[in-house]
Amino acid sequence: MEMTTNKQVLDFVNGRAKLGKAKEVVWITGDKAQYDALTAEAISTGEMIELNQELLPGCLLHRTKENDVARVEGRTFICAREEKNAGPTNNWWNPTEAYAKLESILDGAYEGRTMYVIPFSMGPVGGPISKIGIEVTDSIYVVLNMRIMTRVGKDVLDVLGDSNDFVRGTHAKCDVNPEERYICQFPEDNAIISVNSAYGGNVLLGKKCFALRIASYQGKNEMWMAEHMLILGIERPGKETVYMAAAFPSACGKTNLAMLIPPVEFQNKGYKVYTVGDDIAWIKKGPDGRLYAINPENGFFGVAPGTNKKSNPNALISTMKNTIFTNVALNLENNTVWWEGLDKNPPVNAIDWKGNPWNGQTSTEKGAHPNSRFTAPAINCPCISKEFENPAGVPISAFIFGGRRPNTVPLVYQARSWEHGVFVGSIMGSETTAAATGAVGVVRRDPMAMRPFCGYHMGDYFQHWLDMGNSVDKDKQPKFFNVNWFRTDAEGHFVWPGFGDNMRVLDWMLKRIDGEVEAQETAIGYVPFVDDINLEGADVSKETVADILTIDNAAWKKEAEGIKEFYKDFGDRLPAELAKQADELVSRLDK
Ligand code: GTP
Ligand code: SPV
Ligand code: MN
Repeated sequence: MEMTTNKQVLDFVNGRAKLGKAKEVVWITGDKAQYDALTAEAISTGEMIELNQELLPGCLLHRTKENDVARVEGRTFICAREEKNAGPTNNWWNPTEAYAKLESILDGAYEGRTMYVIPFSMGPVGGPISKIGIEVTDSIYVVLNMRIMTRVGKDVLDVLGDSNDFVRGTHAKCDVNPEERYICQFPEDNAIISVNSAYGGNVLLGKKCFALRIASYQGKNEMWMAEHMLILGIERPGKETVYMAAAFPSACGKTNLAMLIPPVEFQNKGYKVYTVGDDIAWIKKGPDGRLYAINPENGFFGVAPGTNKKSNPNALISTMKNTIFTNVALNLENNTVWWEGLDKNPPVNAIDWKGNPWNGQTSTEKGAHPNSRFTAPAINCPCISKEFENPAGVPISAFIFGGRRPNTVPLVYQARSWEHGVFVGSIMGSETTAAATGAVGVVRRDPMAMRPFCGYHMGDYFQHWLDMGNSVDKDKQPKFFNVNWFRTDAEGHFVWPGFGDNMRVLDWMLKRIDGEVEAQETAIGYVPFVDDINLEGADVSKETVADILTIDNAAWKKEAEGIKEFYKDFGDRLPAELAKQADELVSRLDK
């Protein structure tokens, strides 16, 4: 049954059903009974495995194909009309050719299958920063995940009314053929087409495809920002809660920082961290002239491995009910799940992520894929912010950038200004992770953690950051910081304890925001005096921290060369301001 009279929606849906030759079209209403029936159907076909309903009520396990376990950057395209508008960091595909190829793949792709129509809202339904999408898909896995990750149902269509302002998302599993896998964004058409995958980031089209690739382009045109950022709030006695947004590349610690539990010394003083979002922020200037951020998502699509009672109890608790696990191990002893780093007691009698019998005590293979994930409702999170549903968002006091850098980049430093902050974000580098297919552990430039997600020319994106700064009065501009939790010693061990101890670094930022402490001015920016980092109760010495706060001039000179090399890719679309910032860095290093 159709749920709208919106002609544009109906044309899109009917067109897709016809092209795909769908056996049946089912509109997702948002009603629990419909989800329950779909869940039961997916369990009966084996697409989903029902887990122990006493220990993990409402939880399911899904395994994808071995060739379909992460985002595929090489097969992700920005189909802008002109190649030069996709820029040097994106794969470009001529939209005419892309549509022709994709339509040939979609032709009959739903034959004998049901096409589900998912109306969804990114952000609270009807909110001033929120946006609407319609995803059609032949996958129940997608429907069930979208229900957790976004706001789904008829009320979304009611808010849309007759408007054409919605993103058209088309997904078809086809035969999950990696050679014919395409994840295509058409920013000028508000359209996404994803074929031959059935994995998270490739198919939950509200997430990276819409909320970052399409939305970054919309934001550029409409003067707002879509960023790969967590949002957290820090509560302290006698002061207003301070909100910060942090961009780290995939699998570099956003979920963990967003759900941080402060060390007991801080807890005793009344510090508490609240999660607004763990992956994506939409940011717009508010009525008071400050920048406000919402989390457009409704759940967490988090990395499972490494999540445990100590590292991230809030994430672990979030996964204890109504959660979908993807590509983790199945513990046959009690029909629950297991992944590397959950505990030191892997199950003997288990099934690994590939679906093979697995003995965690003796096997040399991993039980869970390194990019295995949980899809958990945000409301499950014990530290979810009371502002999570606030459609107007939270005021941002600081932007934090960071990545995995075994050397060179200090534990933390502060940028001198908005312009310098944009420079600091633009030169971000990080070791690649299992979140995308390809080599792991190679340092690459990943500006603002947006390299795989910027829907247009990255030079223009830098300019947009500069423009956003100019649109805000100086005294209302957030401060910029850069962090690196991942410095290693000669044996390759992390030297900074990380996780909850990252509070110590956030605390320094609070003191800087409040103007309570001075800092050392260095060639790269302001670095803390080690005594201003509260190390009370920390399992790391002051000498070690002083060491990872030291700027290695020679290493930074090499870094500066790399930056200039990287900047060459942008040609005349590199903002002059950033070229100037790079020159100034070099001259400060030479002094
Ligand atoms: P995406 O969902 O891919 O965007 O990842 P994310 O940025 O949310 O990363 P997440 O918080 O899931 O962390 C990824 C990995 O980094 C996990 O294995 C964590 O255990 C590890 N990690 C997170 N924070 C820290 C930290 O402070 N120190 C160290 N050493 N590891 C960390
Ligand atoms: C990321 O890779 O940054 C993720 C997971 O958050 S995915 O949804 O697959 O993009
Ligand atoms: Mn992410």
